[in-house]
Amino acid sequence: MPETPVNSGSAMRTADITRNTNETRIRVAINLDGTGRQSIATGVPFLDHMLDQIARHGLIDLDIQAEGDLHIDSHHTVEDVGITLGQAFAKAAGNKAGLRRYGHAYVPLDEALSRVVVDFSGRPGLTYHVPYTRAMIGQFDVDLAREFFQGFVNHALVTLHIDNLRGENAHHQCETVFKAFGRALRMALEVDERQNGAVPSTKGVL
Ligand SMILES: [Mn+2]
Repeated sequence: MPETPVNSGSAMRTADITRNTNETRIRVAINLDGTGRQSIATGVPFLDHMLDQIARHGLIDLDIQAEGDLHIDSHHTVEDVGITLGQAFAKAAGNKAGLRRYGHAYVPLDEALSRVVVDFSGRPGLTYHVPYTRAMIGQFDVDLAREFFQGFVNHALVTLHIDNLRGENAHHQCETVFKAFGRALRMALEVDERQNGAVPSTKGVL
């Protein structure tokens, strides 16, 4: 058996990613072993509110700054924040040795209830069922939430199942998804000491 570096203890599970294109300029810095501190300014206020949920409920420190082509619309900015955040998670999670790997959460908010299940599988896959009751949440097009998660999944290389099980208020529907996403990430990225630094896969690689 090859020696696998232990992904715990003093190893810093952090990443600092800058991604610049003709459409967006984005910097994401994360600490998986944080306390939920956040500094977030994407120019899309509702997205900031949702990213704050990931930090708070995932206990992940998030520093996210974005300058996008908002004169067109929010699409490129929301998608590219998802991509860059995904890249940061992939880097910070490293070889995933010692991690729980799987995480899940149910989160309610008044009448709304969502379930998110994540697997740091090394393969991108998104299953997304969120039957929004409105097309817009204020200025935010609800289609963009899916674009965010698709961008994240493609670059974090995770399997992600998102289901809004019920809800009447679209803000609540979306917020329960992001809160459950944060909670599921927190569970999956926890170091399980009983794994003693082993990669949680019979293949030995994720
Ligand atoms: Mn809210």
